Amino acid sequence: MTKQYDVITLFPEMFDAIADSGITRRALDEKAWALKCWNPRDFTSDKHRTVDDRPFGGGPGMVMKAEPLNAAIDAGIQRQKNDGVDKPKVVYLTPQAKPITDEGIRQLCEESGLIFLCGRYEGIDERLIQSRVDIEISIGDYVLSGGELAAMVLIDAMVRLLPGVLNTADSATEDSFSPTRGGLLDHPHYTRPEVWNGLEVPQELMSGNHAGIAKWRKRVAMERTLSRRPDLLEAALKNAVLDQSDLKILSA
Ligand code: 9WO
Repeated sequence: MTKQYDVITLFPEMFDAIADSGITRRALDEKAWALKCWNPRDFTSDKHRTVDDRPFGGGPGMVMKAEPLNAAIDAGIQRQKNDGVDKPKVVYLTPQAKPITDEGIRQLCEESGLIFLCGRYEGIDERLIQSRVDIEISIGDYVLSGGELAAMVLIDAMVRLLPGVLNTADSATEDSFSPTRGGLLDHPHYTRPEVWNGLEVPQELMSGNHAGIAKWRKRVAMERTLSRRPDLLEAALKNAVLDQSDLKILSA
């Protein structure tokens, strides 16, 4: 059924990027998933709608206050309850977690509902994280200006895995060959015209010989994997995605 995603963010407009374009938009129209953003500013009660404050102990920058975030999370949980999700997990996007992999995306995808907590400034009051966050996730070892882009990366990666969102035949092939699942890097792609900028399409692809094309694609995928990600080629051998006879194609 429809996956329910709520996002706690000071910049809800950023999520138009996944709601209004591409595969994620189509999947939203088809009700594969639902999205609701909550702005912690709407859960303040002072005249200035304050969401941040100076850090105890001093130092530069600002820290997000716990209470507006707490109330916004409650609103998200209430909405999910109304839409049939009992206890959605709260996910905090932070560079201070172990970077997520394809396997982690697939696990996260099993949850019927999630609440993404996006921080800004220098971070969030630790007591809010301690009290309300179930899972901390990083998308890589670099610092962004906030958690929003990381939340969108996760949502995009999950939504394309939902049933009926991608062409199922394609995704099945990709699954066994995905570099993140012990497979190989993709082969290169070509389309018309046959000569562009003085560059020709490899003749093997123009032959119409399907077995020959498959063989060529496998060979160049292996060559690319060897030169760009030798670690993956080793994993592919270990996972029996490749065997010793495949390696002979490389030396030929
Ligand atoms: C800001 C900062 C400023 C000076 C010195 C250290 C600092 N650390 C941070 C910081 O980590 N800010 C974060 C901004 C607070 C939480 C939300 N932000 C965030 C999330 N940046 N990058 C991410 C993120 C999330 C998931 N995967 C990779 C990066």
